[in-house]
Amino acid sequence: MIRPWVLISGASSGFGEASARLLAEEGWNLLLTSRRHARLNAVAEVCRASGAEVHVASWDIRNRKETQEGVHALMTEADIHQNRTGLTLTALVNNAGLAVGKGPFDAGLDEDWDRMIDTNVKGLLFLARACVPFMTSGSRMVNMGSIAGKQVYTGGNVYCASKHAVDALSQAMRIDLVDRGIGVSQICPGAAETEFSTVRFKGDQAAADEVYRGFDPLLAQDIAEAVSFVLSRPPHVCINDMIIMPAAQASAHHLHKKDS
Ligand code: NDP
Ligand code: 8X3
Repeated sequence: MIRPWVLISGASSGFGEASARLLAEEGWNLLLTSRRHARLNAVAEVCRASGAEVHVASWDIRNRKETQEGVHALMTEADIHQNRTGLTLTALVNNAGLAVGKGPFDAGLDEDWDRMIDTNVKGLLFLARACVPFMTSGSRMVNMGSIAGKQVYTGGNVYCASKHAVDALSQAMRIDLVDRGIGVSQICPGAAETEFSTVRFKGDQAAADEVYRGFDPLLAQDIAEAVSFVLSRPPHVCINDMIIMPAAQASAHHLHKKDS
């Protein structure tokens, strides 16, 4: 069996790591990226144990040039290893992203705004544009959106805006790529316990833990299974959009906690 190739961003933790592990088990070869190289290597080792060929490269997706060069380097490395040229990228999981801070917009910090917009919007665009030349009819792109891209909640202002942009870009990319036969899907999770809140609260683990107290949040594996489902549809089917919530979360505003 010829294993198809998927490139996953944000593969060093959370949804990206879980997707890498699951797709490796399901027969994919992997190109993995994020900034933390040691973490990527550890994920790659686990995936290789499932029989996948895996290449890793670390860069910051906020950097346009590094993203362009990083994708080329990964594709070239995979080509060389397979002793051929013109390898097709069957899928891109455009997942890397983050929230930084939570509070009123007029108390927001420039640096936090830049990090969210540059990573979640421009980084996602840079990576998609760099990958499309390696994709062909039948390839699929999965953008990681959020319930924050469908609804706005207290203190979420700029993060919500960045994920609303992912929602809009996913629709726009689908239109731009439809005549090339490349499908574009968006997955929009609600509250999921990953490193997301630790990053959002800048290492304040007590604040991060509080987010998930009193209910069962989504797990990274839940989203990996959604990624796998989207990527395993038959060629005539494209899942455009998927909203996945914890059973205890009815909307961005309604979370049923056991002690509340
Ligand atoms: P994690 O913090 O566990 O993972 C985020 C990943 O993104 C890490 O691998 C991180 O790698 C990578 N990343 C962040 N910034 C950059 C950057 N500048 N360049 C390259 N890689 C970067 O969180 P999740 O797995 O939860 O988040 C994954 C995606 O899911 C994000 O887009 C997030 O917005 C979204 N999401 C999360 C939800 C949640 O509740 N957890 C719900 C809805 C959506 P490294 O630090 O090594 O660079
Ligand atoms: C992450 C989920 O609800 O914290 O996108 O915005 S939420």
